[in-house]
Amino acid sequence: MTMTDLETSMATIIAVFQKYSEREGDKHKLKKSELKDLLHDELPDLMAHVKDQAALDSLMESLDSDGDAECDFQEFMTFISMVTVCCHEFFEHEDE
Ligand SMILES: [Ca+2]
Ligand SMILES: [Ca+2]
Repeated sequence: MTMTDLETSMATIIAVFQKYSEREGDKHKLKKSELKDLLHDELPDLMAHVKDQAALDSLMESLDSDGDAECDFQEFMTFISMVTVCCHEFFEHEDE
């Protein structure tokens, strides 16, 4: 059975999350250092805007809706959809 583009994309997002979340501590959550590595390696353009520790701290704080100081998959997905919507808006305006 072949996966559709969308199915592949969803599987990729899960795989990327796990690749970083499994590194330390809780395997199903990203601690701040794991989140930082993920952003650095997987979203380098975005990371260019998160230059200092304070910016990373406030990003982590805004993602961490349940307040356990880690980013779980649901919180990560909120972030990914936010970034994806921003990208989409960018491309929408490109066409105008
Ligand atoms: Ca972890
Ligand atoms: Ca959390």
